Amino acid sequence: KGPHKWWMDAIIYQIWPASFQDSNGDGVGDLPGILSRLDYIKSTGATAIWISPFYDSPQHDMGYDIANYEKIHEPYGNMEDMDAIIKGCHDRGMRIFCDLVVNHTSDQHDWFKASRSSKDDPKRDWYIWRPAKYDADGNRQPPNNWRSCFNQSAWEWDEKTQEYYLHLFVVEQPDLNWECKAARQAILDSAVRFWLDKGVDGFRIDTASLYSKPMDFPDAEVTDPGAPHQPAFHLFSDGPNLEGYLRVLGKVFNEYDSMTVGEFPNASFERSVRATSAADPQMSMNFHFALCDWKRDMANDPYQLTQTETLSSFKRILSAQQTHVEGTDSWPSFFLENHDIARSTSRYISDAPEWRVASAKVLACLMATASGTLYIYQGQELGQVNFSPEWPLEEYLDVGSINYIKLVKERGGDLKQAHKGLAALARDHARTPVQWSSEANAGFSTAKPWMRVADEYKSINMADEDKDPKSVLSFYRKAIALRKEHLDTFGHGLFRLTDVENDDTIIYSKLGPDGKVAVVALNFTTKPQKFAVPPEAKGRKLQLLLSSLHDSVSDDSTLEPMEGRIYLAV
Ligand code: TEU
Repeated sequence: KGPHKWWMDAIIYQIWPASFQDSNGDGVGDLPGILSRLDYIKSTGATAIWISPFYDSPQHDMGYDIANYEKIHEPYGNMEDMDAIIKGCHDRGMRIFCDLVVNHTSDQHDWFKASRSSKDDPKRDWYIWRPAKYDADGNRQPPNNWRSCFNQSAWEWDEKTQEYYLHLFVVEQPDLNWECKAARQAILDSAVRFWLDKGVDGFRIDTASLYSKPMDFPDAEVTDPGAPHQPAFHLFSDGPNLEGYLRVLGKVFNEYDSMTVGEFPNASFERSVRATSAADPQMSMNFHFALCDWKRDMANDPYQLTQTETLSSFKRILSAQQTHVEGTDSWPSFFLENHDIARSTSRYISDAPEWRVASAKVLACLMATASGTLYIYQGQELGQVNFSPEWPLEEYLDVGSINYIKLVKERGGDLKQAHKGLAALARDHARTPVQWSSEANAGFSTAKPWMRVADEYKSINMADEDKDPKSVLSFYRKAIALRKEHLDTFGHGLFRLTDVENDDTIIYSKLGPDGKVAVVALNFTTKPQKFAVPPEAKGRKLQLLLSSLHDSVSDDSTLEPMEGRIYLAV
C-alpha cells in the first residue's frame, strides 16, 4: 500500500453543468445554480465535487471541445461565479475538481486558429497535420483508415493549407500534438496551473490514454469489413510516449498536493496499477471501465447489448476491479455512473416502476461498501433512471448518438435495433435535467430545459425524497454515513467475493484492520434468495448495520426480493 492521502477517503459528486440547476431561466444549468446546491450536495455525505467542463466552448461535444481554458462558457456564468464555487466548497470543508481536457481543443481555440492559418505558423506543429494520400485513381484519401471515437474518419481535410488534421473525436475537436514541447508547455500553463493556482484541488483527466499517437500513423487492420473507416482504438491508445507525458503532468499535480483521476478506457488492470503507483505516479487513480462495459458489445457495436452475459460475469469483473491493486502501492476508484453511460438502476438491475427504488438501494449498498475513492453521478443518489424507450430519436441530442444513427442509416442498418440500443445505452440518459421537485420542469428551470426532463420526475425527485425516510436519497445518506463510519473496512478493506457462479445474488466480505469483517449481501432478483455466510465470517455472529428494506431483519440467511444488507461479523 502507498502512504495515506486525503483523496483516498473522498466521496466525489460529479456535476454535469448543463443539466444540474438553472438559476437564470434560460433552460440551461449554470454556475450560480451549482453554488445554490452546495449545501444539498454536502447533505448527501459527499466530500467533494467534480464539475464536467464549464469552459468557453462552442459545445459540439457538451464542452469537451474547449475554446479557451481560462474562460467560462457564457451561458454558465463568469469567473466570479467559479471563484465563488471554489470558495463555497472550501468554506464547507469540501474539495473541488475540474475536468482536464487536453487531448484536443475546440477548432475555435486560438491555438488551432493559428495552427490552421498557414503551414509556416509557429503553432502549426501544435496539432497533428499530415498530407493526403492518393489512391490508384488519383482520389484524395486521408493519411490512414482510422475511425474516430464518434464514427467518422479521424482526419479532416483543410482546404486552405491542403493537409489533413487528426481528430479522434468530432471534427471540431482537433487533437493536440503532445510531441511538441511548446504545446505541452502551453497546456500545462493554461489548462493546469491556471486552475491549480486558483485553488482547485485536482482534475479528472479526460482521455488520459490518448496523448501519444504512433506518429507513423499505421492503418488499422480491417475488422469491420465494408465500413469506410476502421476501429483503431488499440493503435492510438497508450502510445509510445504516454507514460512520459503523464509523468510530466503528475509532477505538477504533486507540487500542489492535488488529486487526479484518469480516464483510461481500455487499460488492463495491470496497466491501471502501473499508472497509479505511489512510487511513480502518473495519476492518483484511474477510472476503470470494465463494469460499465459489462453486457455491452464493445467489440462490434458499443451501442448494443450482448445477450450472453449474466450476473456472475458482472461479479467476476467486480471482483477483479475490487482486488486489482492488492499487494501494490496503487489506489483504485469506484463508480457505476458518469456522463457517458446510461443510468445504473436501468443498466444493472431494474427500472420497472415497482422495483426501481429497491434496485437503486441495492446498488447504493454496493457503492457504500466498495474499495477505493467513490464517485457518485448527479441524480444517482435520487435513483434517476433512463428515460423511456418510447422517446423518439429526436430526443437524443448527444453527438455520439446522432453520429451513430447517421452511420446506421448510411449503411442501411436496422434503425429499430439502433433505437433499442440507444434506449439502453446512450449517453443521453445521464444528461437529462436533475429532478429537483415535482414542479414544472422538475424544478430544474423556469424555462423549457435544453433537454427533455425524464417522465418520472413526479415520483423521482429531490424535494419529495428529502422528506421521505424510505426514499432512495434518504437511503444514500444513511449508506454514505455508514461508509464513512467504517471507511477502514469499506473504502480501504480487502474485497472477497463468495458464491461466484450464483446469478441471483452478490455476496462478499470486506476485511478491515485488526480482524474486522463486514458482510454484504445483495439480491438482484424479485424473489427471496438464501445466502450462506462467507468463509471469512464463519463462526461469527452477523450484526445488521443496514438493510435497504427494513430497520431490522429476522432471518439472517434469506434476503427479501431486491434487498441489500450490510452486516458486521462479530
Ligand atoms: O470520453 C472519452 C471516451 O473514450 C469516450 O469515447 C467514451 O468511451 C464514450 O463516451 C463512451 O460512450 C471523454 C469524455 O468523457 C466524453 O464525454 C467526451 O465526449 C470525450 O472524452 C471527448 O472529449
